[in-house]
Amino acid sequence: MDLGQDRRGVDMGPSALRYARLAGVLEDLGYPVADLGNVETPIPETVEEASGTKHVGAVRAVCERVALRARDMVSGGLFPIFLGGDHSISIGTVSGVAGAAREAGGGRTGVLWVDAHSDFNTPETSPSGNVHGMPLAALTGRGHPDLVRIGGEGASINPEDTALVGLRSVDAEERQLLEEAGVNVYTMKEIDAYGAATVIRRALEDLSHLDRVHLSLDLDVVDPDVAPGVGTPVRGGLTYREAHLMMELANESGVVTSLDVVEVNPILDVRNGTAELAVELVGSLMGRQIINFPR
Ligand code: EXY
Ligand code: MN
Ligand code: MN
Ligand code: MN
Repeated sequence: MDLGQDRRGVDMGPSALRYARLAGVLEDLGYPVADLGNVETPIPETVEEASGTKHVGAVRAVCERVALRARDMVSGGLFPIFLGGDHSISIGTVSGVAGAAREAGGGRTGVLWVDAHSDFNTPETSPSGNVHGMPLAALTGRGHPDLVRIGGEGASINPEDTALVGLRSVDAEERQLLEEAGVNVYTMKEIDAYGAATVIRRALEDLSHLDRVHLSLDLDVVDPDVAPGVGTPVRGGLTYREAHLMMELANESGVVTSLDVVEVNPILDVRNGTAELAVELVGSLMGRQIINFPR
């Protein structure tokens, strides 16, 4: 989906990730893989540009379809991996996963949001009207009425059950909402000061009491010099190794139960490396070791 932002190309993210052998990397790790195909999504040109929150009706419709897909995968005992598309899809992925988990056993789902941005705007605070800057707020019940509680009552997420890692671009009023909401926030300053290992371990610890943890990986968390093919690049991001280390430690923690890989925009990839990096990071999260040392 690229309805949640303005730059063309992020709708080609899933193709670029498939082309970068995502399924092959997972199968090489011993996982059986089922590619369930793309969720039907209109292109922006065919959608009425709603004033204010752009394409909000169409985004909601896509997220509802995504949430149904997510429910089926959780109910089927699968490890869902959702390929974006812009970050607005996470309104559907997280809602679907959390709603299914709640129904299955009443368990609570937490969210590890790895992103240069906090995506915590509401229509009132957003500088752009783009929904991809709103999903984490919507998932915690804040924002456009069409975007909150997509997956039913049980699908909303407690802000204290979310951890945001890699942040370096926040809007003024968005910052206020974040502070008031109680999201666990780890910016690039904490990563520079304490190191990526300490920060990701703290964030995983914040969520370790939950029944499920959904990792929402926005590739713009990585420095644009390493991953230029993203919709909203921001300088001063994670190095190649910091990104891998975070995935490797998330794998070691064993708490992650579902995943989004979003904002890959192959059109903007100068060296066509961002989709490949995204697939490598999924490999690190799913257990690919540099070498198999006994733990
Ligand atoms: N905060 C800005 C906005 O809301 O428009 C930029 C958001 C970019 C969101 C990208 C997906 O992470
Ligand atoms: Mn548009
Ligand atoms: Mn994002
Ligand atoms: Mn982002």
